[in-house]
Amino acid sequence: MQGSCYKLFTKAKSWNSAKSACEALGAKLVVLNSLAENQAVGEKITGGQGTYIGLYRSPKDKSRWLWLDQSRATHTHWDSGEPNNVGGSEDCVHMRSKSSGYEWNDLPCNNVYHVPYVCETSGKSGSVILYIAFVQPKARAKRSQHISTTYPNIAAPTFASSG
Ligand SMILES: [Ca+2]
Ligand SMILES: [Ca+2]
Repeated sequence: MQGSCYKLFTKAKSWNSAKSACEALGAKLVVLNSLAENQAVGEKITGGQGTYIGLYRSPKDKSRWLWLDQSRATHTHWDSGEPNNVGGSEDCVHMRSKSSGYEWNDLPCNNVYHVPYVCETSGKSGSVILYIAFVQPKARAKRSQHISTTYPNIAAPTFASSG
């Protein structure tokens, strides 16, 4: 998203813990304002387990979903059969991997899954700042690479990659 900064974290946490970890960095769990952003985050950041996203069930109206930046959920991208609210406790959301078309699934907020999460912050207006940490899943020693690039006047999300 224009003017946003993203970072991927791969430590296993609950959705609630991931939310807090992003907030501790002055960021939020990623808010997917458009399908273009959904696709870009999925393609360029998300690994095989998908990623937590900053969407949760409204405590006041269980049929509504809210983004962590208080914006309305104007589009949804649910996987088939989702949200199924198993056990009546699936109040938080994760994006599934490429094989599921980066579609969404509701899951419990407090359970710890091996799902990465992406934090997003707003950057300077008129620029896109990318800050992505890649962790090679098969490397014995965790190897991460940070990329920070500014692109002026780009409307759609753009990502740099180590390849
Ligand atoms: Ca966003
Ligand atoms: Ca579900």
